[in-house]
Amino acid sequence: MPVISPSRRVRRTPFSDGVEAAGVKGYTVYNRMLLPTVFESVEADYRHLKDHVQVWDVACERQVELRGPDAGRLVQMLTPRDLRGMETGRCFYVPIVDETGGMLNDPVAVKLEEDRWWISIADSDLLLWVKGVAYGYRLDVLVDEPDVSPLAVQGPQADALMARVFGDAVGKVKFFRFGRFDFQGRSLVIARSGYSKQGGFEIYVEGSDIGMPLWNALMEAGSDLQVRAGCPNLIERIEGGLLSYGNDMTDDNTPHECGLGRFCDTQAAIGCIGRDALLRVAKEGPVQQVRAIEITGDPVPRCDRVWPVTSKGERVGQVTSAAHSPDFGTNVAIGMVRMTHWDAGTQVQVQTPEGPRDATVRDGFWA
Ligand code: THG
Repeated sequence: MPVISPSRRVRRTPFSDGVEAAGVKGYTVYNRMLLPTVFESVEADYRHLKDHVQVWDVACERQVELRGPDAGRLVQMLTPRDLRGMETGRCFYVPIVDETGGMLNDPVAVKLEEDRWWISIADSDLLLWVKGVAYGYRLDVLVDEPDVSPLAVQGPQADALMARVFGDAVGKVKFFRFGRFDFQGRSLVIARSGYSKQGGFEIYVEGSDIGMPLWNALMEAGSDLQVRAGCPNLIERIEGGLLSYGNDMTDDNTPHECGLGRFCDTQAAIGCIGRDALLRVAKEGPVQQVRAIEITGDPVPRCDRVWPVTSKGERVGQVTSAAHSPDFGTNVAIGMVRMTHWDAGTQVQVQTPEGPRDATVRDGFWA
């Protein structure tokens, strides 16, 4: 692969100096910002994530901040998930859809106050949509991207490491809730969440100036825990069924096709843009859906384009993420499969760039 040429358009993060000192070997671009993809190797990073603790620069999970009397009304316009029972201090994984019910993003919504929210976005320009909706409906709300950069601490030793920097109370934070904890006189939002199934936290670092001080504090406090710089791991997130917007789904897909129907209460989500469209598709049910797919044979090559899924030579779906899993001793994949072939155990072929492979549709992910 050629290198990514750095420029001002590809934004650095408050942690980039630390990431580079740690020897990052690969970057991708996410929300026009650098996102590390590999340090030692994807396989070595995977092993270390599952056994120890890592600090991840996920500043590219940019925040869309909503502030003002109409903030609550505006978030509910963006998602078919019912937010009425959501209390301050909670985080919700929320599908965001357009007027056709197509997925625009799959962020984590953070309710800071009744009238102040962060939407922690995946890789699409959601800020523009949200600003457009707020302006078009003349809502009394400010919409912008604050200087907030998530830093994730993930892995089985995450609680131990976090307690050393923020105190034991951080261990009491429950899944998808947050508390405020002090670092160098600044109160930071810390949630128990993150883009892995290994457990851990996300620190919403408010103010770029404390980025490197916090990075260094975590690295120093965790040296005997073997803490390392890490990043969202391709193998681990496929095993866990964590979807990647732009890879596993696009605006051509409804939340139901993405398997995100469990995060939709479309009937109750009064005011949601795309509600009528979603009520129609929810009634009929999707005709294709995200599935875990096991691909037989040698480790698959990098999946950087759609791989057709076929049966008897006919296209019945596509694989959009795939990797070899050391722990499961097979190739793990995420794909979109038509209704005729989505039942668990269905045998299909996957057309990889290196030729066809036999594969099996599964009833669930690996972890
Ligand atoms: N954390 C934060 N922001 C993010 C991500 C994150 N923005 C970008 C991207 N990741 C958004 N996508 C996801 C996808 C999955 C999850 C979170 C964000 C996730 N899912 C869990 C699961 O599927 O098991 C839990 C969902 C639930 O039960 O509510 O965590 O990671 N801040």
